[in-house]
Amino acid sequence: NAVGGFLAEQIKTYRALLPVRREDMHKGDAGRVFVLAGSKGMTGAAVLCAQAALRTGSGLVTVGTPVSEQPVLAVKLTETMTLPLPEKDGMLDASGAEQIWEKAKVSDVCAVGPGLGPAPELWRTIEKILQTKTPLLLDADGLNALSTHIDILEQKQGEVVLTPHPGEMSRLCGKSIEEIQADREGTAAEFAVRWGVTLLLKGKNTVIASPRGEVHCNPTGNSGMATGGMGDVLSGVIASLLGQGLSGYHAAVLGAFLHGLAGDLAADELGEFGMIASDVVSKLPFAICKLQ
Ligand code: NPW
Ligand code: AMP
Ligand code: MG
Repeated sequence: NAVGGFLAEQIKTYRALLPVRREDMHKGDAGRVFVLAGSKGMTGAAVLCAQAALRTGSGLVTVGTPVSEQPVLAVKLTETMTLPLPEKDGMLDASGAEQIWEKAKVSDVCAVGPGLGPAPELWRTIEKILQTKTPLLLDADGLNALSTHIDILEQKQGEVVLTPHPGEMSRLCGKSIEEIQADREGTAAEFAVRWGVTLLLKGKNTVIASPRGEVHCNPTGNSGMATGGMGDVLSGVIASLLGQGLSGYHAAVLGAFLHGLAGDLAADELGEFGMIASDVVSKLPFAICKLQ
């Protein structure tokens, strides 16, 4: 497994990417993360994303979520703050876009998508966030909303990181899942360069492509990670690193590595059948320790 000998060779590259924690830093220096996530029936995605961000070192995490789901998150998430937002049919309503924009402006990073569902006119909210300088990570339903209004990417003012699985990538670029899987690196790089974003294509050997066309293939992870919520954890890890000042590409490269390594540590202890996404969250601190 990846915790063994072959990692020793590569560990230096990833270690060099870890954010520096100054001795005299305070929580505001460790990154204010704003997560827009959750809907009726999918509060777990918001929980996993927020907890993963905290376990990766973020100083302050706030989850914006539909007002009726906010009490659920407040009970589940002790260290995280929650922001109740206008909703329609158990999902975010576009009337909250202004409030979200205000919060995005004073955050170090926004992560939009886990468990949001097909929220009406979500793309309008994403467009407003893109107009701020705050780095933006889009995953899951954030990506689905983007795929119907891809041109809004032209308005971006800050770093953008997209983290699709092959199904989401198919919606984004119009290729079939088979075509994407036949050329994962080429598909990711073509999209990243075309739109000036960091594109992380999930799956075994996750591919990360930078806006300049650099491509990296992640060595960690295992089949135990083929279970619900794993992607929501990855969003939280990468958002955390973005909020701690890493570039989009470095946040995605290091984030995928740590996420996969935490998955390998969980598999070592629990096996690939029984491990679940929250086990990977709880292994993140140990994965980071392996790099220090
Ligand atoms: P198939 O048909 O299974 O073979 P969707 P989702 C394909 C939230 N969650 N390689 C797949 O293929 C998420 O955050 C909430 C190839 C199918 O066509 C989202 O908001 C949880 N194909 C929402 O659920 C825990 C692949 O993509 C399509 C592939 C929907 O997200 C669970 C399915 O993708 C979940 O995270 C691969 N590696 N991976 C919670 N506890 O709250 C996927 N596909 O329709 O985007 O659905 O990924 O489940
Ligand atoms: P999602 O489909 O959004 O829940 O994301 C699943 C996460 O688990 C991604 O980070 C995948 O790369 C990872 N993952 C799923 N299956 C595997 C696998 N067989 N090997 C390595 N990583 C995997
Ligand atoms: Mg997902």
